[in-house]
Amino acid sequence: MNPETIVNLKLHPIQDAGYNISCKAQLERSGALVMEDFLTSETVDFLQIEACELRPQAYFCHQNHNAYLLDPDHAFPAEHIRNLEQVSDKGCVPHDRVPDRSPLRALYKWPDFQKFLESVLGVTVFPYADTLSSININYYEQGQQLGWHYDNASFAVTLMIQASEDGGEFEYLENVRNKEAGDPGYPDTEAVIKGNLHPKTLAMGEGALVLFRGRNSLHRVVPVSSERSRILVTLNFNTEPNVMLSELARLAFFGRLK
Ligand SMILES: O=C(O)CCC(=O)C(=O)O
Ligand SMILES: [Fe+2]
Repeated sequence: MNPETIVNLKLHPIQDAGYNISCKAQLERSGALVMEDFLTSETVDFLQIEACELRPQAYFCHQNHNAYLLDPDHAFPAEHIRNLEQVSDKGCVPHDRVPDRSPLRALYKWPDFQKFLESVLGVTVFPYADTLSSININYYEQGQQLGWHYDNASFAVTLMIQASEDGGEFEYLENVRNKEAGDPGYPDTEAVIKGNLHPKTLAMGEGALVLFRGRNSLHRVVPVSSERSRILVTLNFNTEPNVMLSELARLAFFGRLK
């Protein structure tokens, strides 16, 4: 499939250096860049059907984790925000089950798309070296959610394929911690999670490409309350070649190693 028919290039001329500069500025300003209608409506229709066909192959996981995605620190009580358990449950179809002819694969490996990401993110991007991690189709069904957390990675690249009708919002607050400076931001992390500090909602419609810096931004996906599930694709890249996702993470998210 020709990648130039997958992306709405009139609206998002990603091959244009000037456009990339403005995207980079937006990402640097707010830690998030939402490119609405990045995918053409034909691509969205196709990917919704593809994702529904693949749904029986999804691996559903349920995890308790803290916001820091670290093992508990026993220097703090279990109810301390460092250790306080959050719940995540969703399904995932990993890379090896994405059909060869899928527009997701064509987009993922399109050199102009990778060049766009590199210029906006300011890093070189490489696919994962394992067979599961590069393209992931995530399903959040009724009652499912992603609990509050900070990402380990410095950036995330996602495509909204199907929005839920109720619930499923992406909530976030930027600069709550400063990992690089060694500041875990416990007071504000607690305030957001306990509802005393209001997060923002990042609106993303079907077909949107979202670039998000989640290392110091606390974020979550609110439980989906509609029958229509939220389907979101993560396009996962490394800043170094030949990196595999850890075995522990692969078992947790995909239920297998290869
Ligand atoms: O589903 C989303 O929109 C975000 C997912 C996310 O935060 C993550 O995978 O770390
Ligand atoms: Fe995240």
